[in-house]
Amino acid sequence: MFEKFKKKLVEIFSRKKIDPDEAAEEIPLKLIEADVSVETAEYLGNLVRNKLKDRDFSGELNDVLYASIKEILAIPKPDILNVNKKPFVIMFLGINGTGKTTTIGKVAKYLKSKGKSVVLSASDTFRAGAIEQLSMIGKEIGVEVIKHEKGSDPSSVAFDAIQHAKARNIDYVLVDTAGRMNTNKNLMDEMKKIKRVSNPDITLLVLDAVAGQDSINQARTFHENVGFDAVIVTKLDTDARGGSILSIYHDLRKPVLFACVGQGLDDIMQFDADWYIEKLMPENSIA
Ligand SMILES: Nc1nc2c(ncn2[C@@H]2O[C@H](COP(=O)(O)OP(=O)(O)OP(=O)(O)O)[C@@H](O)[C@H]2O)c(=O)[nH]1
Ligand SMILES: [Mg+2]
Repeated sequence: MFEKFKKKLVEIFSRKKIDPDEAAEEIPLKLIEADVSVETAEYLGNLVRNKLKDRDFSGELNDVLYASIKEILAIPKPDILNVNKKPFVIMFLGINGTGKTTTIGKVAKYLKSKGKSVVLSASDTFRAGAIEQLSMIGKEIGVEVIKHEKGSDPSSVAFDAIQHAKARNIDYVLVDTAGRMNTNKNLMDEMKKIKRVSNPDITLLVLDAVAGQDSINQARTFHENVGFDAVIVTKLDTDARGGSILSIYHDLRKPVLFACVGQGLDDIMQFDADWYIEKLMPENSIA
């Protein structure tokens, strides 16, 4: 049954011209398979249908699909490099294991490579080993880590890190936070408090591409409870096609700032729509 369905899709997508209604029906199914939410997938299906029906748009299906996805991905990204506040405070959020701490190392290394000074705030005082993990990353890239004891108040660590940056004229403070399940109320309360105390200039949600559709629920929970400005998606070096990214753009209207593609501290890139579409729909050879 599934094979038959797949065969049909391959057939449809390899055809040059396509019936708009057929496209609007088949495209969502294909996208949901790549972890796009039902809502976004159906929206995109309709967008493609309307473009195909529009006589001015006489492209092939691939071009139409590409243009439609690009339209969804058109939300501008915040610029964290050309900022006019010092220190510029960046808070990182995310459930456990999405890659927050590693990503902070990557962002810190990236900022350093641009000539910026950085200090890290070890505000995950919850998980055993978290402070040591961040300290090791700090040591590796040569940036200072402000830390208190395990179990201490994460907001006061962030407060100290900001004071430290102010006193030493440091450009950026990156605040690591603890991860727990997104249904955990204590986590949300803790994040709200850190946000209130540190008053970040930007809050970034770290999502893991492997989590698939669940990352949309995670994003929604953080959006409703804490708030964030943009997303970093990790583990895009895996088989995960990252369809949830499209839903983050469409359902939550939030842009993706960086894509992380490995465990190393250099495995980070600016999120690029063309690169992403290729990953999302590889067999369509969209170019
Ligand atoms: N393949 C791959 N692995 C990654 C990537 N980013 C992070 N990881 C791995 O994911 C695991 C968890 O990373 P952490 O940075 O500790 O995640 P965290 O969100 O800080 O986790 P908690 O502090 O427990 O909430 C580690 O094994 C990382 O090496 C990525 O882009 N690709
Ligand atoms: Mg961590």
